[in-house]
Amino acid sequence: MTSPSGKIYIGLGGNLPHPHHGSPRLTLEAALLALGRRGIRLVRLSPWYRTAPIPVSDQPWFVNAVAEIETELPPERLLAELHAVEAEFGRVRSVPNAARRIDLDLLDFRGEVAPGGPGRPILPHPRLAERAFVLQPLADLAPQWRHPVTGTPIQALVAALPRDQIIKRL
Ligand code: PH2
Ligand code: MG
Ligand code: MG
Repeated sequence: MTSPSGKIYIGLGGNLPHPHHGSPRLTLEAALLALGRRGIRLVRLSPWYRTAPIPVSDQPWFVNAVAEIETELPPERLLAELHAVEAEFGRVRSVPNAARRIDLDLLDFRGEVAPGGPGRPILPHPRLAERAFVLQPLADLAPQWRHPVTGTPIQALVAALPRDQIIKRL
């Protein structure tokens, strides 16, 4: 099913400073500029949030936001560009959910639904509906958004979140 909006949303996150760019927010702002240099244009950006790590841990809190972007690239090429920018910013992949300088996740590509595979994103992002640090900024940006698979309105997904996920507007 293709959503009526046909828009592309990515999630931005990080909880370690970058030695050159500075705080996670400054690092993610620099990453948006780096995406622009690769022809991936920022359309709109949600407010920034400070968010407690999920799963709960003693890692530093994250900074998260959601961006609407535009590109002519198909999803697998866009995913490769997101990974290239993560690498450019020195993202080190160790264990799942490790602290990181930068995480760029493809959340929704024009409402497409895809199973994923080598080099191909799962669409929409499989953990999107469980995460306040994604749903709240997406709701700020796109209050009419519906989950591409279930059709559930974003407000209902936000309302169904467990209460223990702490997020605060920056
Ligand atoms: N990203 C994760 C795992 N946990 N927690 C918060 N608060 N923010 C994130 O961006 C985040 C997370 C995996 O990508
Ligand atoms: Mg992520
Ligand atoms: Mg990721």
